[in-house]
Amino acid sequence: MAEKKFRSGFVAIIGRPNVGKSSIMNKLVGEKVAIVSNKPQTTRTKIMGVVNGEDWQIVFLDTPGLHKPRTKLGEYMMKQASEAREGVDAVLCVVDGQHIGPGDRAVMEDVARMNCPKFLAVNKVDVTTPEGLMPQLQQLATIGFDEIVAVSALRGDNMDKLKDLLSGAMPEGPKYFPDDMITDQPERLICAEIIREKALLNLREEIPHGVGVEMLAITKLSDKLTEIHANVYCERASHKSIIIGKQGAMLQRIGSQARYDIERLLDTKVLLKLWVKVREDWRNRTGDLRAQGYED
Ligand SMILES: Nc1nc2c(ncn2[C@@H]2O[C@H](COP(=O)(O)OP(=O)(O)O)[C@@H](O)[C@H]2O)c(=O)[nH]1
Ligand SMILES: [Mg+2]
Repeated sequence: MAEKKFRSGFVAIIGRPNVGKSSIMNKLVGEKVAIVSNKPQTTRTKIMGVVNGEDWQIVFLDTPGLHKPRTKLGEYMMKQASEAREGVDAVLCVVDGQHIGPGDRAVMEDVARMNCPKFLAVNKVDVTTPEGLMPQLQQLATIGFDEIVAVSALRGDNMDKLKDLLSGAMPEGPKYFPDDMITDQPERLICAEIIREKALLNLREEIPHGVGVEMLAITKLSDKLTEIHANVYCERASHKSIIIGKQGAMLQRIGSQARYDIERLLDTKVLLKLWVKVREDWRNRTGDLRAQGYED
C-alpha cells in the first residue's frame, strides 16, 4: 500500500489591529485560544493554535496587530509579531473588508514580498456587500498573493476554503503536536487573558490599553473547585475607580463574566478573587511585564 504523505507546517496570521486575526484563528481551531475584543491591540503575544486534518496539521501563530510601539510592552508585541514570521511555511494576511486603508496596504505589500505561499483573507464579509467588496478585491489581485478569500470569522464563511488552501500549501512533514494539544498557552495564562478580555469588553476609551492581569495563584481545592487570585493592573487612580465601579459593580461584572468562561475552561467551579492595583507606567517596566508573562 502506498503510504499517504502527511503535510504539516506553521502559518503566521498577520494584519493590522482589530481586523479579526484572533477570531479567524479561534474559528479554525474550533475553540477560543486567543481572546478577542473590539479594542485594537488586544493580542499581546504570539499564540499558537493547532488545527488537524486527516492527513495534515497546521500550526497557526496568531500575532499582535502591527502598529508603531510607544512603550516597552508595545516593543515586545512587535517583536513577537516579527518573530512569528520567521521560518513559517505560509502566511495568512488579514484585512477588514469594511475598510482597507494605507496601513493595511503597507502590511500586504510587506507580506507579498515574503518568500513562502501567502494568502489574503478579506474578513467580516457578513457586514459588507459583495458589490462593495468587488472593486477592492480586483485591486488587491495585483498585489501578489497566491489566493484571496473573502471570509467571515463571525459566521464561519469560507473557513473550510482557508483550511483547504493552507493545508495544500504545507510541505511534507511530521505531526508536530498531539491531537489533544490545541495551543501552547499554559492554563494560567489563558485564565489571565480571559480576565483581561472581560475588562476590555467592559471598559471604554484609553483604559483598556493600560490593563494588565497578573495571576497570583491557581489552587485546585478539590476536583470540583478551583480558587484563583489575580491582580488587575491599571495606570492611574482614576482608572482604578472606574474598573472597580460604583459599589464594586464593574469589577463584579468583569469577575463574573471571567468566572463563567474559566469554569468552562477548567471544568470546575471557580472562586475568583480580583484586586485592582495602580502601577504607573507598568508597560515600561521589565519586572511588571515579566510578572504578566510577557517574557522574551
Ligand atoms: N462582523 C464581524 N466582526 C468580526 C469578524 N471577525 C472579528 N470581528 C470582530 O472584530 C473585532 C476584532 O477582532 P479580533 O479577532 O480581536 O481582531 P485582531 O485584533 O485582528 O485579533 C472583535 O470585536 C470581533 O468580534 C467577522 O467576521 N465579522
Ligand atoms: Mg488579536
